[in-house]
Amino acid sequence: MASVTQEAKQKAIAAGFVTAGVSTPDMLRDLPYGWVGKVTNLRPPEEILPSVKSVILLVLHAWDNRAFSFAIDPPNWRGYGMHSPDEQFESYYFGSEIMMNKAWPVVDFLRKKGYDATITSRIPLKPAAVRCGLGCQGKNTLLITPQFGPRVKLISVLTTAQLDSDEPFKENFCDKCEKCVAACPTKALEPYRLKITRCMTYSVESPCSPDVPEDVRKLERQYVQRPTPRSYMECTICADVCPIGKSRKPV
Ligand code: B12
Repeated sequence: MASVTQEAKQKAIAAGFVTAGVSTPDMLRDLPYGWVGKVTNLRPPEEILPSVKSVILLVLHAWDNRAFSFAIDPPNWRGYGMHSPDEQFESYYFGSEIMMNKAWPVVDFLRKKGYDATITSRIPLKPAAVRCGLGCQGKNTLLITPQFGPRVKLISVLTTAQLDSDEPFKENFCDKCEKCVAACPTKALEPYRLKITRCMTYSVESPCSPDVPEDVRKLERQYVQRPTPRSYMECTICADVCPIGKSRKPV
């Protein structure tokens, strides 16, 4: 008979995720919680679901990386941080909307088994995914999976079910490669570190923020595609150039 862990993972795969891993709040104790610049405030799992016992990380292959990075901002968006309490807004991110929908069958399965479960993207998903054995963090700081490299999106399900944990990922795929560092037009990367205010994604999400250097604003206008006046494709250059998993087709 399949265990609850196996069944939860099967539900994730059936919903369209390419892989799933499990860890515990204890294993995630030393993650970088708190504010990431002015972008978002990442919380420990216990603050989101107080009696959480397991953290499930779900990986979606973004087979059209640009399209999965499609975003729509509301009218009058000033963009000083996605989750600032003083902002009245609704922003939509195509990749996140898809993942929210796909994660529901996993939540539904766990709730029907009598456990509490909730979807969240408010924990630090990249290092959590490493602890769940799903890949390593590369020089572009992104999660690099063995199958699809960094061309993946992440979301987590927290649950009160005691699931079987996976072993943390040990390998490092980057070695001497620095293609991502070299490819970034704004020089936002140094190996394993991002200068947030030089990232074109930060720039485009924060149109009125004074901390974005003028040269970055200019490059953002040049590089970021805008299908309509209020929508854009977030930059994916540092993921696109990564050789890991580049030739893999969708499963
Ligand atoms: C805030 C944020 C941003 C900010 C800041 C990015 C950043 N790197 O922090 C901005 C708006 C700039 C941004 C941009 C992008 N983002 Co973003 N972002 C997030 C968010 C909400 C939190 C990231 C975070 O934890 N930052 C905090 C910093 C401290 O963490 P860190 O990058 O892991 O830093 C560690 C490393 O630097 C490491 N380190 C430092 N020195 C060294 C040295 C060595 C040797 C080693 C090994 C490690 C190491 O230690 C640090 C602390 O652990 C996550 C979603 C989530 N809830 O996790 C998505 C997320 C990380 N973003 C994502 C994506 C795809 C992007 C973009 C490609 C844009 C896009 N098209 O969507 C760019 C990529 C920019 C980049 N190279 O990082 C995906 C990543 C998927 C993946 N494969 O990993 C996520 C997970 C969203 C999702 N739901 O899928 N993002």
